[in-house]
Amino acid sequence: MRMNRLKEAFRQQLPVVNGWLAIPSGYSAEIAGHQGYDAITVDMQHGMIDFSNALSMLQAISCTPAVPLARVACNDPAQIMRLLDAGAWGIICPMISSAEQARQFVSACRYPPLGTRSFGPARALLYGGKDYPQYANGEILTLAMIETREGLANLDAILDTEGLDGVFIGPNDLSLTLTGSASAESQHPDMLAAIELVLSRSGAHGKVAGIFCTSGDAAAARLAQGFQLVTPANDVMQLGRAAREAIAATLGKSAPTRGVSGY
Ligand code: 3PY
Ligand code: MG
Repeated sequence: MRMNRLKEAFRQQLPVVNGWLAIPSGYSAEIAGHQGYDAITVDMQHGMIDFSNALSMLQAISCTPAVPLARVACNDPAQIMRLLDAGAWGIICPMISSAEQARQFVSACRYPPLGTRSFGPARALLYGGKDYPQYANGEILTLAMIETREGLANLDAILDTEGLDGVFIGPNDLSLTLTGSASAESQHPDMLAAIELVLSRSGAHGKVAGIFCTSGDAAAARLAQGFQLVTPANDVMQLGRAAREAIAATLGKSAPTRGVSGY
């Protein structure tokens, strides 16, 4: 089976830079995949992406050095199964708030006897090789998003979940629930404490800690803080920012920033 290079990077404690796609296009997924990301996540939660878009995007990413991942819309075993069959090498699951939800999520990503994933690997066999079914349980990455107050309260129990590789902070939702406003780079003391808590408890459990960021500079600061997996903004933010900068440079002005959490 094509091994999961992200798992190896985590074992070697190398940083993983993860692209994030919300635009439903195989072509833009292919462009992103050739820019040097270690992994690229197809975002089925807030991206404008349906399953047939996701399939083309996973195919496109497969033609690049990046490892293809998907964020599902919710903790839905059917969607997880279809994305794994389509060749996602890992799943990021939003809004995990309890150990039971984490257990169900991991179970949906694992074939029996470890889990409840149904057999039909389809495109995963083409991308991964014919021994995919034998090794998939060990290679597919599982990341539970911590972005609710309950998820934070149950953090240790979630991190105890057998087969869960790590957690990924959704800072917009987390700040919304903790402070009343969605701000991915919030400096509110409750957010700073929550992020430190997730980082330190993940380390104590020997699990990966990841976080969504709104820029390369913000992602660099998170790596320096100790996160292993960072996302330096999504394609929409990067496209908008590049356009604003190009227009400003053309007119000899400084680029305006848009206020809404990196957009
Ligand atoms: C969040 O910040 O809440 C996320 O889910 C990142 O996309
Ligand atoms: Mg979120």
